[in-house]
Amino acid sequence: MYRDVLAIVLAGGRGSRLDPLTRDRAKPAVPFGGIYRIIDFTLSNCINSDIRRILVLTQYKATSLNRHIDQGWNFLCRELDEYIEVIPPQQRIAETWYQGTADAIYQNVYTIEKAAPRDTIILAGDHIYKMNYARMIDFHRQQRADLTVACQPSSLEAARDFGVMGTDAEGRITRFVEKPKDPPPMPGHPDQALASMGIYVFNTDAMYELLFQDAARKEASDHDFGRDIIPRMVAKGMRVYAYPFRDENRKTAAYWRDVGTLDAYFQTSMDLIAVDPILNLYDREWPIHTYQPASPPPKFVHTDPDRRGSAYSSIVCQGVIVSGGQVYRGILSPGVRIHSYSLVEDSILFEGVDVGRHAKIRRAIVDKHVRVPAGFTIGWDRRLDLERGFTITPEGVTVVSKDEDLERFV
Ligand code: ADQ
Ligand code: ADP
Repeated sequence: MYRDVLAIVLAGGRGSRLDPLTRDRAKPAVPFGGIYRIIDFTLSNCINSDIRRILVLTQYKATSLNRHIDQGWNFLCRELDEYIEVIPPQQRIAETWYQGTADAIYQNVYTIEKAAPRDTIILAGDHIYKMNYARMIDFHRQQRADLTVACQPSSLEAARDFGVMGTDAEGRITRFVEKPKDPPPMPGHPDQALASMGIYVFNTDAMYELLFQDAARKEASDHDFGRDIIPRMVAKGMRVYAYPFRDENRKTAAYWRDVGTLDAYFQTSMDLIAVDPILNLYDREWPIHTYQPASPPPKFVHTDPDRRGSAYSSIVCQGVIVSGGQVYRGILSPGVRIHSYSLVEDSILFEGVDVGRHAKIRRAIVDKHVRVPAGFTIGWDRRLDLERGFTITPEGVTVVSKDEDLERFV
């Protein structure tokens, strides 16, 4: 086990591009794949990589995230020095809330010192992927690196939202720019850039030194790893390495998605119901844990020939009843009800959504507990959806926010 490693999950991002899904909850707490929350992927990666000391730094609208971790992730054993500890903003060293990501770590430096880890792995709580961090830590130690940054090739277009690096033949980072307007391509691949996944393994002693230096700087700083700390380490000639995250079986870049926008969220969710999904949730070697309350099994009710309750190419969770309605390529979260003569296509319905008789939903995300009235349509008429105040994404996905009262439109 990697007992001398501490994982820190940054779970404080506001996620404003996921609005309205992040109106009352932090981005890592957004439901995903029916029964999960986004953060379950990162936390499961830690546990499956044998990293059992985990701090989760929260900041923005953390109530639902706290409750989820409290209920679903309380199985580690303190007596064995295993824990997942959720830490709200400290405001202990500085008077302000966290600034950048480095500041979030800096403000918790005493908690880290208590754990005294040899290496610290810093993770984002809002990515969908399966990764064995142990391999990255081994690489980091072999290179005797001060810092190792996980990376993947990305299109030049997408690279504008990432940190982009250049490396030498040994994989040592020689250049790092955060969210460049004009990303420098990889040698020999003019249409690709080497993008940072925002996953960092630090030699803890080197990290302390850098954080204290950064905090003491008189010059302007965003106190951010990508903007400040990493470029400065590279400029100083410290040992900063790139760890290529690859799918060793497929010999390709591994599946990794930053679900930063509603369209990315929708596509990543739909990837799950592909016939042969790359991100396989049914892989017993790499289970994704979550919180699941006791709930009855899904049920399909078929009463007469034109009321066949059925779901095709869909994920159907516990407590769902599909009664006389049809679902094609849907993700039905726990407790969803589909009533007779209704039609749901290419849509994600969150917990407790109730689809009334003859209602039709297409290419939509419907947040928790929305009651869709009988005969109502979502995603069928763009103008109507806009009039009703629903969000429509650039790629035409309609999003209905939590607890929305749709009865007022009938
Ligand atoms: P971004 O994701 O844009 O880029 P940022 O917004 O700083 O960077 O978020 C990084 C992570 O930290 C996110 O999970 C976010 O939720 C969280 N976070 C941000 N501020 C926080 C705070 N004050 N407290 C707690 N958590 C906080 C980063 C890197 C890029 C890299 C991409 C990959 O900066 O170089 O390419 O991640 O997604
Ligand atoms: P999610 O939709 O992400 O599961 P919840 O419905 O659990 O979130 O909670 C979202 C927000 O609603 C919380 O951040 C909190 O403000 C409020 N809320 C919901 N349930 C409760 C509760 N039992 N006690 C207090 N606040 C609650």
